[in-house]
Amino acid sequence: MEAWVEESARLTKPEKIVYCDGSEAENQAILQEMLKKGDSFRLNEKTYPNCYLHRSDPSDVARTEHLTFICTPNKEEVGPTNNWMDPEGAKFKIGKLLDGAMRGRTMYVVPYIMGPVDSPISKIGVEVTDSPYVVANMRIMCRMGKVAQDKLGSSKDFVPGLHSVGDLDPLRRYIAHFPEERLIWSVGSGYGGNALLGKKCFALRIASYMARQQGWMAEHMLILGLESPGGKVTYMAAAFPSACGKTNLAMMVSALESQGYKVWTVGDDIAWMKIGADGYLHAINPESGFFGVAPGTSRKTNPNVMDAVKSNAIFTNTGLTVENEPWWEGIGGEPPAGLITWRGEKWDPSKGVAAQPNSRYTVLARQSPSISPKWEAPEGVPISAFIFGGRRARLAPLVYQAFNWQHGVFVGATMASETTAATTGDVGVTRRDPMAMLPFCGYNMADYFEHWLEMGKKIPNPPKIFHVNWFRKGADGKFLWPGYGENVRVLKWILERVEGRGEARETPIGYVPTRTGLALDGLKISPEALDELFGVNGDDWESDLADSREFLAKFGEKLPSELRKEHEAVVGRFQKSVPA
Ligand code: GTP
Ligand code: SPV
Ligand code: MN
Repeated sequence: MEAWVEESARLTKPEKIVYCDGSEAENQAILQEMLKKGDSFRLNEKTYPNCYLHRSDPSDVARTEHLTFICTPNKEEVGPTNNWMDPEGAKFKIGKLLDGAMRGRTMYVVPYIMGPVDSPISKIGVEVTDSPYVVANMRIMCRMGKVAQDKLGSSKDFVPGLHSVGDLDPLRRYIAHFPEERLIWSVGSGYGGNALLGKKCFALRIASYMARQQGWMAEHMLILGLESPGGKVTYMAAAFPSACGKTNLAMMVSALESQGYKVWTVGDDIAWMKIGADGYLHAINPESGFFGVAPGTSRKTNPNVMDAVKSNAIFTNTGLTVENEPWWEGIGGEPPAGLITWRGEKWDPSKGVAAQPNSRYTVLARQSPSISPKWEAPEGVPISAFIFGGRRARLAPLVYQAFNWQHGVFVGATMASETTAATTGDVGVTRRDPMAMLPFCGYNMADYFEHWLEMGKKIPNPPKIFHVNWFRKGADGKFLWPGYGENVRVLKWILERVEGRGEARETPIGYVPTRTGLALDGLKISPEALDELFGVNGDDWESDLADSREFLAKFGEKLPSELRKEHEAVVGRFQKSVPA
């Protein structure tokens, strides 16, 4: 580790180097450094003890996919969905930006563990960074400092990540991955997935590359346990694209709690999974905190988050009230008098939103009342169901089940979602986002699909595969489904299907619950809304299937033939179901 730190220091030329031990004293010193920069503020000591608000540069508020690269000798290795640079060219170009980038600054060395300290599935990374904000966030998001240093010892088995905020100019911003060397270089951004290198860069892009080589899975999935009456807990993992509801599903307060259905949180964003001795796929959450979307979070939609973020939390780009409390759209109530926007201006209606739409909170996972007693189990939790989903105002029904693993892989590979504020660019544009991994797969997605198909053959008890859509809209443009805590009704049906129960009808896209199959007791929802939520419209699907055929064709000869066959099969089923 020291050798690599020295090499990084020779390139970036910091004024001093600080090895982080993860202690509370060190944390307080780092927070002071953060405050000194003038872009961070201490929040109300009474109502939000030890909480901070950080304002990022207005040009640096989301992941920048167009500036994210996978660097391999051969362009074909990254496939048609990734940005590519050759490793030598990338090192030359980005090396110039990193040369002297830390002059006059402190370089913090952050050793960290992704995963529970004693888990055989866990892995170690070392991030060097010139941002105290990054260090403060890493301390929440992963197990860092001495604990990681001790685990690593003198071993060279770690993923190095070099990060500098540079000058924050988007024209000089690169997030580069070198999967063969397991190396990450990031310059020019201080935001979330661009800068907290353990998260998307390591735990997804580099890890997905390693997982394929080594026969396991690294996925953009939440992990939850659904407790059913009698106390049995069934674990599920769900892949939804960024800002499409993973945190909220994993941390929900169940609307059916009085009936004995309760949700326990294991993870909210990433799952690392290996086949266990019992023949199930076992998942760990490599992270130790949540970096969650603030807007839309309220006492009503997600009381667990609201409780969790009351102390030791960092808020990024939210609004600020005169009471020195964080504020965002959807927190409940009208904008309070004297509200300050995420840019630090006095809010008035002409300013639009007070909180940046991708504003976030960073908080320790163990502060959530919903945290699962098994969340740090070294062997992980056995997964019985995979759930894919996204934002689709039309088309996709509330829930359906794939016929089998291979069909489920097809469902995941062709899933689509409307883009969100989590990534820089247009919002609300429908795009294909296979397994919610489009921006996170560290290699050619055709090979990734092949890996999924292969895993299906290797797992003795593979998870059953489902697709959900909380975001279908009616003609009035409003969501048809209440979502949040009510989503447990769908989880209950999924559990029943896993156990070989649960009423369903067969449709060309898979099994859809019958009207009596889904527990709707106590829910106010019109029969018309239900018709739409459960509808499988042949015309809509025909145009969607044309689009997914085109998407799959992008992979050319490399596309596994199974997926082409699944596509033909669903087209065939629609033709049969609609008499000419
Ligand atoms: P990343 O952290 O970007 O990976 O996002 P995520 O998938 O964890 O999304 P999150 O749960 O933070 O939700 C993103 C947005 O969707 C928030 O504004 C939520 O309020 C909203 N949302 C989540 N679940 C639901 C739901 O069931 N219905 C509706 N209508 N909105 C939801
Ligand atoms: C996402 O965008 O999927 C996130 C937030 O979870 S970030 O860490 O910025 O990638
Ligand atoms: Mn995410």
